[in-house]
Amino acid sequence: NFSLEGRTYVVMGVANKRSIAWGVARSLHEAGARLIFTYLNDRFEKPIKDLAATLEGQDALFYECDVTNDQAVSDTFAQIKEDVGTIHGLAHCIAFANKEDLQGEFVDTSRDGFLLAHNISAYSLVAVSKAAAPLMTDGGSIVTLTYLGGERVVKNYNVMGVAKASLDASMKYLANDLGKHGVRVNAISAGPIRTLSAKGIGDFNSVLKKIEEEAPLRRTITQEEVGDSAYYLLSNLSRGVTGEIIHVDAGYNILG
Ligand code: 0WD
Repeated sequence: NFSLEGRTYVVMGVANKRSIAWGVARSLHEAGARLIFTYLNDRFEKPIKDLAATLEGQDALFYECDVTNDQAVSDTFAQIKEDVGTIHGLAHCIAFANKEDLQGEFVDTSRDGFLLAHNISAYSLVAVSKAAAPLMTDGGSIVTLTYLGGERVVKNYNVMGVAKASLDASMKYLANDLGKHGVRVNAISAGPIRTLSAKGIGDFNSVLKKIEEEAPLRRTITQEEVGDSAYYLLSNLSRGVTGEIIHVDAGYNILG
């Protein structure tokens, strides 16, 4: 029985209905999970609450949490502990880089732009895992979202590719540290999807077109497909898997 009935999951990074985090939330909801949403600031509060209200029978909880703020991260998980006690998993679907660093050449990246991208897109997984793991008293699973641009050079992805490489390595070190507490940590490398964040990446349309022409499945992938793989990683179906990167990308990564 792979139902998530009676289990509680934190989903971080729903900005709107196109967000990958929203695909994850819907898959978890369909499997019967109780959801906790965190959002960057009050600009996102109403949109997330309106979206969550569309999930039938879902008794979701909501917390503001800017992951660049250590106090906000520890306060958020202290409050979650007080409100629900145990959690069973967490989906980290957060990244950011300045638009000017997602075009042209990587060599032009500023120190501030480099640090900002790494702070929000990679260190945040470390901070959040440290705060969330103690709430996973029945064991747990943490999933983050990465991209092929961290494994090889992808045009325009630049500083975000370097931040994803750091995220991938952080995921593996976290998997090693938290495994002894029964907490697994994995990543999904998603193919390109049109979202708010993707809008910042230079010439994103031609990236999508290339996938449609060349990926083994000859199509791009959807938020729902990422959501269902996240469900696998967040459920007991994947209980023997940790420190892994699963590519949900229509097979594009196997091409030379
Ligand atoms: O093609 C794509 N869209 C892919 C995305 C392919 C492969 C991976 N990903 C990754 C992204 O890099 C990211 O890690 O998936 C994750 C989710 O991204 P998304 O769904 O594409 O983007 P979006 O809907 O914009 O959600 C990311 C959200 C932010 O939205 P905005 O648009 O405001 O940057 O991350 C949140 C915010 O809601 N966020 C933060 N949350 C807390 N604290 C912070 C912060 N400091 N900064 C951004």
